[in-house]
Amino acid sequence: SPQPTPQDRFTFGLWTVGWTGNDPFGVPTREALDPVEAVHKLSELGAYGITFHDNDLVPFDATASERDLILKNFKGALAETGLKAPMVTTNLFSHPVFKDGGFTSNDRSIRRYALSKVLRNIDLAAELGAETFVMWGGREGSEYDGSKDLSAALDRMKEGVDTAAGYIKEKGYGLRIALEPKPNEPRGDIFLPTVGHALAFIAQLEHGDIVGLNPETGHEQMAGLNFTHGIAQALWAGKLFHIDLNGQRGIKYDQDLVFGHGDLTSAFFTVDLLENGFPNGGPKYDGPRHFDYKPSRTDGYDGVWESAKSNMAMYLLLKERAVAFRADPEVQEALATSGVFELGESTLAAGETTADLLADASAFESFDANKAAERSFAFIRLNQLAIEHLLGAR
Ligand code: 3MF
Ligand code: MG
Ligand code: MG
Ligand code: MG
Repeated sequence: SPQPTPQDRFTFGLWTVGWTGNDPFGVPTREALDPVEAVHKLSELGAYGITFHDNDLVPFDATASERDLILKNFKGALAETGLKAPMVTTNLFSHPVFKDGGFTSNDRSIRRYALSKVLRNIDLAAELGAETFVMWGGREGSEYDGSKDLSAALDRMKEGVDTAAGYIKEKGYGLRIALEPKPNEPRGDIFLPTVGHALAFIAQLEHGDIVGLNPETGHEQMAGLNFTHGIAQALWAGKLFHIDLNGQRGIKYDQDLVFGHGDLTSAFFTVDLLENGFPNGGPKYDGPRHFDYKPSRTDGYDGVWESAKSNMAMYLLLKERAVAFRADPEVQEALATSGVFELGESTLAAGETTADLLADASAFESFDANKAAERSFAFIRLNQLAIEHLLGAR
């Protein structure tokens, strides 16, 4: 399989290769991974960067001197390998204090603690030269609708995000915030459950200009939604700041499989969009290709590193096929036949008014709807070409 290099900009969460396999029904199946070893190993495998939650690196109850030593060693490993830390995020979900959320806990003192934890972590992110600060509000939600004033919860979420964004601006940090939607798990329902909800929320913010999205493949798919459509709308809105790639098979718990090991056809079109952009042009994603997955707890560290390689190999293989797909003259012809380029033309002519449209008999009075309905869009042939490219059969 193709060899990744830092130019491919593959990044991994420290919590992904570092996941020891504890789940709601079982204890860890692997020993803990030293963050310094994670840096060296990912660098050897050809990754560009590593990302982390504050507490992936510095334990929740570490003393100031323990924190300093851990950070010194971690920064030393980054310097030695050249691995970057382009994204940092805050753990507002593991400790029992966050059992009812951080920014939206019903307890005000906990909200103040959570916000303070985030601001301190923003300082660390800036110090490490990160560009993106992800916020996944895993505990922001409820099991029972009566347990929350849902309007007040959104006010508090807005207050939290705006305060963090305002702090970034005040400090002059080169950071942008990326919200990560998820429909449920660990809460019964999580606030801002999908890309669409998060985009609508950002539009209500005071500092929304530096707030965008970090959509995760599996999270949209857990809601039965199309991930490629989700990131497309985020891109279209200028809000795709970061991405969590992984694999999921259908509407069930968050599987966090290797990218492409879930819905492979969907992964093909995700890579096609990320690498080739929209068929008629428009905004393109240029951030890191970040993997947020879990190496199955059945496997030892051989499997951990194998799965890290697999994520990158899957992406590169899909990239090869997506590039070949678009370069194939038959595909270009099929796209044209299917009207994919025609959709790029504006519906009204330049300068045309609604009065002009209403006066255009060819658009309505003499328009033969039955005749137009006879057009075959030939989407099946187009999709067969895509699948044949995906299978390496062309
Ligand atoms: C949970 C997640 C999170 C987020 C992370 C963001 C623990 O389903 O996806 O991983 O990705 O908190 O930075
Ligand atoms: Mg996830
Ligand atoms: Mg997931
Ligand atoms: Mg994620």
